[in-house]
Amino acid sequence: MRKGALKALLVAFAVLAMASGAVLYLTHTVPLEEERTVPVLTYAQTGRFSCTARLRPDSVYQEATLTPEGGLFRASDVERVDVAFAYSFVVSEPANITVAYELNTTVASPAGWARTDVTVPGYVLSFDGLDDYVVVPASASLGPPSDPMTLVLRARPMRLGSAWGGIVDQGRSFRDNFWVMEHASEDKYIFGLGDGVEMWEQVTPLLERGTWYHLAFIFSSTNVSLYVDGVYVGSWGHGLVWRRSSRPLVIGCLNNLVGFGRVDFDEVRVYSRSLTELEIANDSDGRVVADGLALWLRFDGNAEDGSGNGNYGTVNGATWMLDGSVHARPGASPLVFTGTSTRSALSFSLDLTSYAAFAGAANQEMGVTAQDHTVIVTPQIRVVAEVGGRRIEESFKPVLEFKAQYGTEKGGVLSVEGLEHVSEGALTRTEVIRHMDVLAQRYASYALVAVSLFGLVLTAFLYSKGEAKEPEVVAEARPHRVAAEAKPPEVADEAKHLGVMAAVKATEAVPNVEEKPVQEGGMTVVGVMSFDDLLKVAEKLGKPLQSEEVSPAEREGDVTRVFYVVDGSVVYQYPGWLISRFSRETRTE
Ligand SMILES: [Ca+2]
Ligand SMILES: [Ca+2]
Repeated sequence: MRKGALKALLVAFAVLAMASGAVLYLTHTVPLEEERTVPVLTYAQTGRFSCTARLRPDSVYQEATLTPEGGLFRASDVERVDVAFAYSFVVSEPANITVAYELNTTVASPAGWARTDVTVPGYVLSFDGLDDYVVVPASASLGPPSDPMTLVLRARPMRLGSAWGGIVDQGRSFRDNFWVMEHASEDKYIFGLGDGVEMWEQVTPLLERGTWYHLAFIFSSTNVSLYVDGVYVGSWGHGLVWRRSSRPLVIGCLNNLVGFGRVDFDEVRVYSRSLTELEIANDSDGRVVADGLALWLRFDGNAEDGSGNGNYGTVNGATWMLDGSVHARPGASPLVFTGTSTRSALSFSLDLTSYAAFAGAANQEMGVTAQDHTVIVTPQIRVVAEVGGRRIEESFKPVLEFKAQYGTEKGGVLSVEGLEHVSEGALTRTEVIRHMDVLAQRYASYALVAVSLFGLVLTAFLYSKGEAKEPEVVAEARPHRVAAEAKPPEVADEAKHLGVMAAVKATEAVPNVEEKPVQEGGMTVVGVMSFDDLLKVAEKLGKPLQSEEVSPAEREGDVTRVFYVVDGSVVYQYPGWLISRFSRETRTE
């Protein structure tokens, strides 16, 4: 009954031990620690191209411009393409952000040739038409204006809905000096000079919105002249008494801070003389005329005066922009922003007609015939953002591709690809995650294993104790009678020399006795040669065969059984045999 219960318990603990071992194994298949990448900062760059194709006046299209929504132009109708690229950088933490641009333009042919032009776009100043303006204080070099004088500037009229928008004005409610302005609703541009009472005006040729123009105005006491893109447009006599005075020069609105114009400006210059037609043409090609310069606002990131006259302007709200049509001058500073986002814009014009002409010339030069070529535009925007000791350095390269194909069914076509670009990134750090739930599971499984093993060992011990055999009876401490038929085992060799020398009591009845009996404690001990002989002695004398275990002093731990027969004072003895060695102590406990 008790043993049966123990056995059941033993089996139960064994099963539990195996199960808990399996759980232990499973908890170790799940990692305790894990490396995880944690974002510290995230940022995104977005770039969008937009472009407008300027069409030849004699093109088959009704419109003067086309946008690439259809993705296809008739190449032969496109005069040039104005491209605008809007870039924004957004970061998750406030940062000091520096943005620098480079513009790569590549003309490439499947015939194997390519040409890349790299330019660093220059800055222009953009006015929002609401409240942006630049003012240059009155100075000896600026006022009163010379007679004649020349005003040269690059302007891109964008126009909002306001009726009158100032462009450049040094007048005083149209009474003094000169002014240039736009009229939004009537689509006309007006320039004039003051005669002290009224304004004098002249309508200019229509200027297209969103297009850069090089404009040159010559004011004199007799007439005003206009040049657009270095080309003489006209000259108008006015017959007024030109009143000239020393007044501040305002850009972006009229002198009394009304009539804000939505215009982008670059390279505003005032000359204290009349520039020649050739000088104006050269100037429109970028060859700046230095002679007679009174004011030179380069707008390369600041409104400093490049003329050397110290006529520094003050920028009020206007925005710096990059323009690929305007090359950066040395020393121009990069765009710098503070905050979580930046916006900047790059605009440039592509003369696709000249690229086509170059492709034709290159094909002829290399002796190849190619039916197409591509114009690939790649602004490279380098951004450095510093956030609390961390630094993001990114190079963003959106690609805009114009593919010109000739000899198609529609004639030459021009397709545009790559208007949208997005790039996202993050600054990360690595952290070690410790799974406490896994740790708890492991501890639980350790406890379970420990309990089941303890139970297993305990029940196994108790069970084995119940099963334990009685110790083997090999010897007894007290002398006892030995059955006559008892047959001893073979005597071990080592036991033979333990034999006690027996004394001989001369008797014929004893067949084999030692020759020299020994006297021991008043008794005569006769050694018998064999166990059979001792049995014969016992039979002859009618005495019992006795035995005793002895431990010889010289062999500590050894136990020898000695057989003997006592006959009065004579002891017949067989030395016996070794029955135990070194094991008695445990046996007798
Ligand atoms: Ca503003
Ligand atoms: Ca500039």
